[in-house]
Amino acid sequence: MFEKIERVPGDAILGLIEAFKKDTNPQKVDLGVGVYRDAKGTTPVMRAVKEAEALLLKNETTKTYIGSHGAPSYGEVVLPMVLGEGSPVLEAGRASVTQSPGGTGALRLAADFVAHQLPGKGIWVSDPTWPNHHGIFTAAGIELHKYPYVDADNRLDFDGMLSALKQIPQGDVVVLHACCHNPTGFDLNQQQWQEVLKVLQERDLLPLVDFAYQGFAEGLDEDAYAVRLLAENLDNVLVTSSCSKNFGIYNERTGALIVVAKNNEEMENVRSQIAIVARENYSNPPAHGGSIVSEILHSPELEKVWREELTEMRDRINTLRRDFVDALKPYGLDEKYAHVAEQRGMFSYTGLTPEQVDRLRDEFGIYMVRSGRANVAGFSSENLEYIAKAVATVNGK
Ligand code: PLP
Ligand code: TYF
Repeated sequence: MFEKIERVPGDAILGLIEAFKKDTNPQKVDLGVGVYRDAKGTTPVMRAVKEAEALLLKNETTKTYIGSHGAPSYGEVVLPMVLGEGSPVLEAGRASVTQSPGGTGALRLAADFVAHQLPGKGIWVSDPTWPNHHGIFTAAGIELHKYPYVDADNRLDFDGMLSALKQIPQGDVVVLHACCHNPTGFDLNQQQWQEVLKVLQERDLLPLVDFAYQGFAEGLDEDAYAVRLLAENLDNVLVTSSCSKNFGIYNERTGALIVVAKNNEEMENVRSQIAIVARENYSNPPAHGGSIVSEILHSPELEKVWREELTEMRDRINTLRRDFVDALKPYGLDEKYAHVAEQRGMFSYTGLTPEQVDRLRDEFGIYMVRSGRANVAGFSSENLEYIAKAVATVNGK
């Protein structure tokens, strides 16, 4: 039966984890998979999460199903976190929230919803984007297209992006990274988002805003600028939110699909369809991660601790970006890599070529995605000089 089944390569990003483990170089550096690391290179459980889990363990009375939309106590804290406290969208009752297995699960819910309820609509992703976007939307049976995002000099190509958006057929879906663009780290500024909004309005496009890194660029509210702008000014918006990074609960699979509709009536109609999609995929989402988030955001003390920890992560990343550029100064490469300090989030499209990335791995034990994407959180005060020297070497310096 299975004789004809071919073996295919695994996920290139996740594959770096295995390759890194096998490397015996004592100075090896992991700049691969997008997981936050502290100064020691570890990804510890956040203190607020530990405390919330202790409370959950003590107080949990049942493990019964939580329903296709997930726990209401989770939804009621995620909505204001994403759309803003007192958001007019919430006041109007036109936002629906569905707990999902990670941001990935939310993307698949959105994809299946589009495929079933908006048949014939194409979906547009940035070039480049997170590779899983291609897989998820194609698996749902949606036709995938790309719009430009970076130019040949490895800078944000906003003009190219905007003119491509203006050509998209009316009613198609446009995937936008709210902040911390994966893989490039190039984000739009507020004025650019307003221009995108205008095009979405003019061409009646449906934005699907992927919001996987809220709190990792400038702050929880600052990073939500695009989501809130679009939600408050458009009739229809899809938002996929993830708590994997900002709560550090990667393996608990905690996210949400938020659907903004024209009014409460339409929202309830759409919501009923989302429940079907969730049921057909996995019935009910896993509960634990959502319970952690709910516990933290319902407790002013735990929320304060969590916000401080999140700020610490964000500040560390932004400091390391500047430190990296500084470390390249002695080699005369600080201008060439100045963009690394301007980018936001965990990732930097460094501009290193695949050949340079291979050399960094083979000669220095430094691992990153072949596209030249580095996880900046893998930098530390201990390894920055080593990395700078290696980058200078592959640049012929
Ligand atoms: N979207 C983007 C752009 C991501 O980088 C990630 C990260 O893994 C996700 C979505 C999904 O995150 P998760 O499913 O782990 O919550
Ligand atoms: O881009 C990253 O590194 C993260 C983590 O199949 C990730 O988004 C990578 C690949 C994958 C799932 C998660």
